[in-house]
Amino acid sequence: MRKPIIAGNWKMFKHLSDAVEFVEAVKSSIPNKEKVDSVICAPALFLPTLVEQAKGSNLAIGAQTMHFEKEGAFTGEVSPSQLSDIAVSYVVLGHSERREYYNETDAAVNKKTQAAFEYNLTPIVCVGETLEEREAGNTVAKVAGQVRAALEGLSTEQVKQTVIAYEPIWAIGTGKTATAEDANEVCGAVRATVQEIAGPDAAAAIRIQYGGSVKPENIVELLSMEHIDGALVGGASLQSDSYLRLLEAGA
Ligand code: G2H
Repeated sequence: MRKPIIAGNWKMFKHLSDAVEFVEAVKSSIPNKEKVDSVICAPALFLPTLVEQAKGSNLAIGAQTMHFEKEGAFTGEVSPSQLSDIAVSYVVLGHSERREYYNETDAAVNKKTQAAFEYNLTPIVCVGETLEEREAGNTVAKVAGQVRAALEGLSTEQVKQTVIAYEPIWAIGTGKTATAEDANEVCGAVRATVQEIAGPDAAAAIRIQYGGSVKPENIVELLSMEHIDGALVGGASLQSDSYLRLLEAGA
């Protein structure tokens, strides 16, 4: 059985004081780690504070992006080594907003995924198709291609530990959710791709999240699907009560 993983992606929202207030409000109510992995991926600026604050609780803290190099002249960037040094445990890679606005390519996502493992971070690798690609019948080809590229060069053990987030771009922040059946079908295709790359054990172990307008009202149905092992949640993860309801659905 795969353990569900529910991750909030705060994107560029909140100020530090709001973030601290949020973690204070939720940290004693996070479900047991044995049942569900509960993560908040916060703006980089908040990470040291939130990691300290969440210590000893069941809440894990993640970053939303990083560079693939350990260090260097890359103004404005955060390195895997810097994240690891402050005990951040997850990192979102290749989010469609990063791919669209910051030219993050499949090759860069692959380098970042490899770097995540080098520095003890669990990568949450985002994949997903545009509305145009969906309407042209290219969803599975697009998503499978992104999965193959991201996982290239990883060991079977690393593939097993990777989290893939399937986020159809047309469902992000739009209020439109893929139906649970549609989402499950694509997540199933992701799992089949993993099987081709890394074999049946890796395919059985890898956790696949759905993301795109997930909220307390639709998460239960999504998580009931065979290939959906969790959710990557933007808007509905910003309020503490809504976030806790999402976690309860996973627990
Ligand atoms: C998709 C998701 C979080 P939202 O980007 O990664 O955001 O839940 O607001 O659609």
